[in-house]
Amino acid sequence: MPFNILRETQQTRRTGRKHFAVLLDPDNLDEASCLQLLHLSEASHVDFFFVGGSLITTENQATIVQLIKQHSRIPVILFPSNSLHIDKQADGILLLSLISGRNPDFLIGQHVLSAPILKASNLHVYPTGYMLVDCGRQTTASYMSGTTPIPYDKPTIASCTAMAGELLGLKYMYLDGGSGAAKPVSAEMITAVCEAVDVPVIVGGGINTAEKAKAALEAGADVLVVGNHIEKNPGFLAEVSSVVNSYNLTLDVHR
Ligand code: 1GP
Repeated sequence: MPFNILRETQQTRRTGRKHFAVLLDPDNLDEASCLQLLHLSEASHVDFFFVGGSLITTENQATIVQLIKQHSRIPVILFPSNSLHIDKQADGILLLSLISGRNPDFLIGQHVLSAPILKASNLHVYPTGYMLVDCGRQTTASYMSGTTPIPYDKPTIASCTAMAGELLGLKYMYLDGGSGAAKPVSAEMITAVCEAVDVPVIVGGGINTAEKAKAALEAGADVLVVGNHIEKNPGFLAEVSSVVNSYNLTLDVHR
């Protein structure tokens, strides 16, 4: 039975314990660079791999998932841009509903195409409210989905969107500034969303310093996602891991 991240993070939402996910974009990795990141992830503490990207132009994804399964025990969660990127070798999939946008294809259309494949698979399915936030420049995700992201300085729009997603039954919220965002989602917006909903809140996009990682955790993020900066500078993986571990250790001390 694959590891169930849903149960795990729902419990930790109550205790305040944080998780760290490394995003692996199949287009940006070859076998050697993937193995290096797997090695570093095993040596540090990484809770999950998210595998995917907003525009996949290669056929590397299956190889990357296979490599992870061969060389690591860290769970692999697909982070797909559309229904074509389902891979039954993974442990689970974020079934993303792009609730910051108004494009029916990413609110229900892709889900209809994916449903029979997912029902016939052993993948854990994690229904996730995906919210793109305008973090300074247009991202591949907003362009490819044909949606307008939530304005950077409008935390209330984000919190109302998250509330609506939770009321509709979504089990996670994902606040994303987009890969390589010029700046991360603001602490104000993260806090507003975390206060608005009881489900775990995943935060990613543009986290490229230990300070930004810490700020997102302190604002309330339950799961931190880092991709781009780890690809450029693999040593950053251990830095983020240590920020998350130190945060969790502080919780233990105060318990
Ligand atoms: C993007 O949230 C992820 O969808 C991660 O962003 O690549 O900027 O770390 P980065």
